[in-house]
Amino acid sequence: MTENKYVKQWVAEMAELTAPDAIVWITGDEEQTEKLRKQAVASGELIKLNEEKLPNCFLHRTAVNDVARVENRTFICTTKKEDAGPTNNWMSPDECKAKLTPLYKGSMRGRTMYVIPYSMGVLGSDFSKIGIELTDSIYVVLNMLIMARAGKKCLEQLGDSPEFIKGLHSKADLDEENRYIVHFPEENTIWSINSNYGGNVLQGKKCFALRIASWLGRKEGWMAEHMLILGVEYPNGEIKYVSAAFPSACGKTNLAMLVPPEYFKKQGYKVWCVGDDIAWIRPGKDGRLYAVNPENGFFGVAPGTNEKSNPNALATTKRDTIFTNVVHNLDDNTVWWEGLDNNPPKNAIDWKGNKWDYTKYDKKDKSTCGAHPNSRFTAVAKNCPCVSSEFDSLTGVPLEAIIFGGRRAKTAPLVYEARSWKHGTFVGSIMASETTAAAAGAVGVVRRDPMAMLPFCGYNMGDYFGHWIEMGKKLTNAPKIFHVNWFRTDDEGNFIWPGYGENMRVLLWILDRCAGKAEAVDSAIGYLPKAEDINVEGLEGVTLDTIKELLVVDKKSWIEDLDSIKEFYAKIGDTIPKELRDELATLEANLKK
Ligand code: OXD
Ligand code: MN
Repeated sequence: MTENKYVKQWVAEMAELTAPDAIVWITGDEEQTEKLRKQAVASGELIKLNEEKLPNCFLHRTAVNDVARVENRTFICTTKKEDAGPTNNWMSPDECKAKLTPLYKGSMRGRTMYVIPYSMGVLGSDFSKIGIELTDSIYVVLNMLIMARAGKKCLEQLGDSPEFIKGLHSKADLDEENRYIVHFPEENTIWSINSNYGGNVLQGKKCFALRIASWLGRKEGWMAEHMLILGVEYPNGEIKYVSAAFPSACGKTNLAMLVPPEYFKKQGYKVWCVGDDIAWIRPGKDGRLYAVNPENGFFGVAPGTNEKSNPNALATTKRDTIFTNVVHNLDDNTVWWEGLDNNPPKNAIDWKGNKWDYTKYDKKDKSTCGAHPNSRFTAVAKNCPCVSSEFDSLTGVPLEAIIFGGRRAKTAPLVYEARSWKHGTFVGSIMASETTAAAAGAVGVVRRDPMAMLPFCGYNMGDYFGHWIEMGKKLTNAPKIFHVNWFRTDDEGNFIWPGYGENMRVLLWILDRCAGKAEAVDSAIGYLPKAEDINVEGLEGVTLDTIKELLVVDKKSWIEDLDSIKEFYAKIGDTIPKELRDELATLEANLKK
């Protein structure tokens, strides 16, 4: 399929190592894809679902020990340890290859090696970067064909260039003890072995589009961020774009596909989704930042997705979707998950492949769930009812604002604005979320997750902050940076802000600030809205006083937070840029004034 000597030589070397019985090049043609689907159904890797209710949809179950990303087995392999930094696991490239090569030896024997050429970013755009993933998993092939622009056309774009990301994946024996997800950023290489779970093995996503791309972005002067991108359309047809980063369990996918409240819909407001997870961002000639979603699909968490929480995501999954680890409803050959509706199927198989007794289902006991809490849908972005018309843009969308968020019961107000790019970088660097009862471990523990990139930054976190500062220097018209918190609670622990579609009201204040249409008040932590500038028209139960309460800067909890920020900065060490240390000192002085 290609005459590229670098590709041919590398594929031959990897085939020699892994010894597959056959090699199949993925063309991206529907005919080949359909043949692979049929083959996966025949082998039992996929179950074909009800063609009338869920056309071209399939169900897959992973091994029970292989259901999530494995951060403790994820490594950044740079020559110098300090380039990976203290927040990444590190192995030297030589040590890592010596350890993993024997695991790959003959690992594809009796199997087919699929060669998947793919592009992250729209082919033909400045953003597009080519990867090739070699895998012995047909499930990976079919997912990659949804999640990335894949096939022959990517090799055509590559031509005879050696510039592609070399990815090697083998399920091997799915042995947990020898499961590794490793990155060699100096060699544009990703290896993953002994897993077949999406986040570990759909290499275009976290491995390439975040870890390797963040490294490339620093080298080449752009940014790879763990951010959604959305556009707010005004009644006059104008569309303004923002990107936003949140740690997990903060409703990122819901925000990306936000449904405006009736009050705004009636006036003609709309929200368009450009991306739900990753943004590649470059400075334009006009000194602004432009963003694209490098992916082509959504790899979303199923549980909790329903008609109310995210009707757009739900609609996206109604065709051409691969479901992983959800409940199989045998009565009509469809799927179900906790939080979809209140009608669990009576005749069903759980994510482990066992008969599921819905009468034993207890919300508080995860072991009784029919769907795995991290069960997923792999869905085509273009099937989303609110997909942006700029989804295939070659130039990206101009960002008015960058939004950071977290789940904080008391500390962070509903929204505040950073005073500058430098201050905004600081705000991103101290991002944090409190653990909820849904996660294992203690409730209310603060976890720092700067820019939501802690598990995804392919190099030293302090250098990453430095790169943010450097990028800001190049921008004559930088987006404004904001922080939001939808999760403030009252003394009884109830959420004060209704969230979901109502978050639109906060987005509109943010965009008004960017357009110079709203005022703000300075505070110890940054600029706050005037309470009356958050529009609560048509919103029941929320008054001006509620907004005032949501905007209080609780100095006591901020002062307590300072210690945890300092501890986190100390962990990262000397690479933290001076600009951020200065911002921390300013924050402390402001709070103690
Ligand atoms: C994801 C994640 O799956 O961030 O997107 O973990
Ligand atoms: Mn993510």
